[in-house]
Amino acid sequence: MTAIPQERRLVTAVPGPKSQELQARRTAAVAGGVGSVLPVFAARADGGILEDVDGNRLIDFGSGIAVTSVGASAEAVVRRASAQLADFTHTCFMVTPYEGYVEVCERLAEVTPGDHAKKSALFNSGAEAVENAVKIARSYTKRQAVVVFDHGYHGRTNLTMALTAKNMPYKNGFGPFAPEVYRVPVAYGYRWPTGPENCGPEASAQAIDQISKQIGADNVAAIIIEPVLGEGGFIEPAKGFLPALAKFAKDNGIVFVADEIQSGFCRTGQWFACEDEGVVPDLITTAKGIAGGLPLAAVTGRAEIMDAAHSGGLGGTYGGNPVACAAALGAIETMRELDLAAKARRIETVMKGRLAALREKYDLIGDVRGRGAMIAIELVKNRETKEPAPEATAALAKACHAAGLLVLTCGTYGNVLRFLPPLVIGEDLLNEGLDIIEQALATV
Ligand code: PLZ
Repeated sequence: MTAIPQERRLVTAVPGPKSQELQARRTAAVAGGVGSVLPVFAARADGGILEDVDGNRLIDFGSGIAVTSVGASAEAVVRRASAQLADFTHTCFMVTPYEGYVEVCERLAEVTPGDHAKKSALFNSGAEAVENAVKIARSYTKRQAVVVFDHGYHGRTNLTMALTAKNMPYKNGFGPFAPEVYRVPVAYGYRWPTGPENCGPEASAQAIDQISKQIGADNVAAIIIEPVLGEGGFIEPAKGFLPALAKFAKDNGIVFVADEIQSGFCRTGQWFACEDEGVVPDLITTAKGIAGGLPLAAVTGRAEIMDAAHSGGLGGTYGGNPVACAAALGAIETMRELDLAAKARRIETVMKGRLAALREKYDLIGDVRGRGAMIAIELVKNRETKEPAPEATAALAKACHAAGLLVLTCGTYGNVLRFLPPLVIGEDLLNEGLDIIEQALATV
């Protein structure tokens, strides 16, 4: 049971006076390049509620960007991480190893797709996992080129900035970027010129043609794709696209990498989003939901590929920190015990039902999409031209925040309102959040 009452409560304006005071200190002390969606300072959080320093309780449709799927203070996570804290905080796995790291890798082998022999390596952040997937794929294939997709997001480090599609805010002024990165079209059904029904086959043909003709399949080490694109706008590649790319990779000795950092760990209603079309990636990158809020990331994949890098070639001081590993074991246990994949599917049913009805009512909503508890609406000024409506999207998010619902935006055009509730959210809170979205829509 969660200690925080699972009820929305507003006792001040949002942000309240204490948050405003802290925000003034923050502005003086914290670098301006680090932004915040909503300058409300957190006091505690669990289940579907985030409580701020003024005592307001917000409904959480963000999960700290798809991280706290099990809640922000899940019992098993707190228990296991606390016990580990008391035993030891760190030895460095590269100096003296510990069981928790091995156990997390064993769990990863169980829950990720495919029944081949698998191995994992652990890191601190999603970006670091993606970087290491590239290192591993390059060592294995002895090739250099990396293929990524329009609207893709993979992180903020130098290599992952190069892999990320969107300039503002991620890349602008931060170049030069890493070489040997090539971007090809993705199957964005809603915006595909000849319609969503043609999108899968046409987009995969285009992508494969570009890879073959512009890069040369024999030069490609890895194809990296998010099975549901996150920051780029919650784009589910049209059916057939992922299997076609995975097959092309297999036929050409290319390592197929699924970046499941946002979409993984039950978020889309299955352990991993690529399972939806039966795609078995060679490597899979995970982070976010894996450890209930502690920083942990992983690359998991075919043993022979994972073993390609020389001993000592992979690692990092904190990678697979014991406290983070203990938390991950608690998070994975919680996902299994509470069947959070089923919870995510239920969230999809509730959300999509209500959002589809809202789409009937408001022309502003061009598209309702996503899977599980990774759901979004794409907002447009005109349903025919599909001209993006970023201002209305920002206004809608702001109205939700003022009413005590934490929502996030995303999308290459800044016109997607995304919903990522903790998978443990109660259905009444879920519906109350949707009521707030409905009321906010009526005002913009
Ligand atoms: N790959 C698919 O979604 C992180 C980014 C938030 P890190 N997404 C949230 C922001 O604005 O920085 C992400 C992702 C996918 C990689 C990453 C990177 O993960 O843990 O943020 O490094």
